[in-house]
Amino acid sequence: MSYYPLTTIPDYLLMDELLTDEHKLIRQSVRDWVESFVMPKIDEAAQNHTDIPGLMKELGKIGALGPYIPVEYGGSGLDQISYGLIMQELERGDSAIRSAASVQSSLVMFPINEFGSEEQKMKFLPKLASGDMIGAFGLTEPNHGSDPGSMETYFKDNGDHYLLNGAKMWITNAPLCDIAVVWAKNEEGKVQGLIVERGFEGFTTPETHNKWSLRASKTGELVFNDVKVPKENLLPKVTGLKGPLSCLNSARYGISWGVIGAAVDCYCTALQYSKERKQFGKPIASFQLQQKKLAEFLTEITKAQLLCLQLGKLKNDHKATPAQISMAKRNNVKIAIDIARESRQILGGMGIMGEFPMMRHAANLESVITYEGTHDIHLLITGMDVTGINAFG
Ligand code: TGC
Ligand code: FAD
Repeated sequence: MSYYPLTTIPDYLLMDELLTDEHKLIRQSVRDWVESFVMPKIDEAAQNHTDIPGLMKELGKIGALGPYIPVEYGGSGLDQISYGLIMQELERGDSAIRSAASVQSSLVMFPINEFGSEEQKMKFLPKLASGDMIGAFGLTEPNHGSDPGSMETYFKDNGDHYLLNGAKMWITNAPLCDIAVVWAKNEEGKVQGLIVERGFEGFTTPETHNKWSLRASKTGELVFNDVKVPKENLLPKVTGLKGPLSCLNSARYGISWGVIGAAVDCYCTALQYSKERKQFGKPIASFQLQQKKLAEFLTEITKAQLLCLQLGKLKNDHKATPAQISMAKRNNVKIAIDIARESRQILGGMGIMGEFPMMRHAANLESVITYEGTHDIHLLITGMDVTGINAFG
């Protein structure tokens, strides 16, 4: 259970006034689910480096998989702010929970919905929305992380099917996945997406062990050794790196909201603890140094909330640019990891214990600051946007 009532959420600038009743209802229902389903299990799962059994089906039941996917394909047809609020509440529980939902929604359902055929949408989206099917997204390779355009995984036309070869690394839910949306080069060297199904001969998903971060999430590889992929599993509507990068826009947006949840969990825990813990005969909350920390946490959380809410409005109007999303992802992950680290100090020795969430959030955020584009890469995206000069290569 959480150390403080989850009903407590900082809303310093009364941003709830900008939300609809539907937004608040969705947020509350996900928050209640996190309190009852995630909080009692998450520390044990993270300590034991194991996932939470049945998680995806539970996420499906609460509508957290593909919230903005149209209802006819099993989604909830919600707006982008609802999606963000769901991510925020899930990551308040743990980044692994948000990761599971955001990979399934933004990196698997999104490309099938945007770039898939009608048959692919009907076949895969409803099962992904219910959590009966688990998806993974394969872009990163052992030799190409920040620079996915140099990927080596390729496929060739082999008559009535494609032949896929290569390997993807660091893939969330690889060991559990029923399907993977895999980005590979065609014979012209152009990137295209393929839906690879578990059971295809030559397709294996070895698990990556011994992570110190995202321990309640399974990570692994996708290995393709002459895998025969039926031609109907090629995503027909996109060619080029903009395919996978469009998916990342959606996932990065979700992360921008999600990490506010992790920061809020740390802030609320530290605030409550600082009022209860006494040293030198007084609550530690009465010392100016601790107040400085708490005041700065709240300031940064409030700025991050404003950033996300406006970005959500722009996304609803199809006006959000990839560079704006990069700015939000970069800023919000950084403030969240700083808050996790600093708030741990407010708890002194107790801050290292599993009863409190700071170490778990801080360790998780070490992955979040790296995946979906590293902190440095997002800075360079902003740098390119403001100068017009590409500093990548
Ligand atoms: P560049 O030449 O700039 O662009 C190639 C084509 O893509 C277009 N484009 C975009 N389209 C949509 N959205 C975006 N964000 C886009 N960025 C670029 C661009 O217009 C161009 O289109 P066209 O039509 O002219 O061909 O590409 P580049 O090779 O120089 O790379 C640019 C760079 C570095 C920004 C990009 O590759 C990048 O973002 N690198 C970071 C890689 C990354 O984020 N990987 C994430 C892997 S998935 C993951 O981490 C999941 S974690 C999941 C979890 O557990 O939550
Ligand atoms: P590298 O690209 O090798 O970067 C190493 C360092 O060099 C970084 O600090 C980077 O910022 C810096 N750097 C690189 N290029 C430049 C440059 N031009 N200028 C300045 N600095 C630079 N990927 C998927 O496809 N699907 C997933 O589901 C997925 N899940 C993940 C889950 C976890 C837990 C983790 C840790 C990663 C996951 N990833 C996934 C991979 C993730 O997206 C990559 O780790 C990330 O993009 C960085 O790639 P890299 O690890 O190869 O680092």
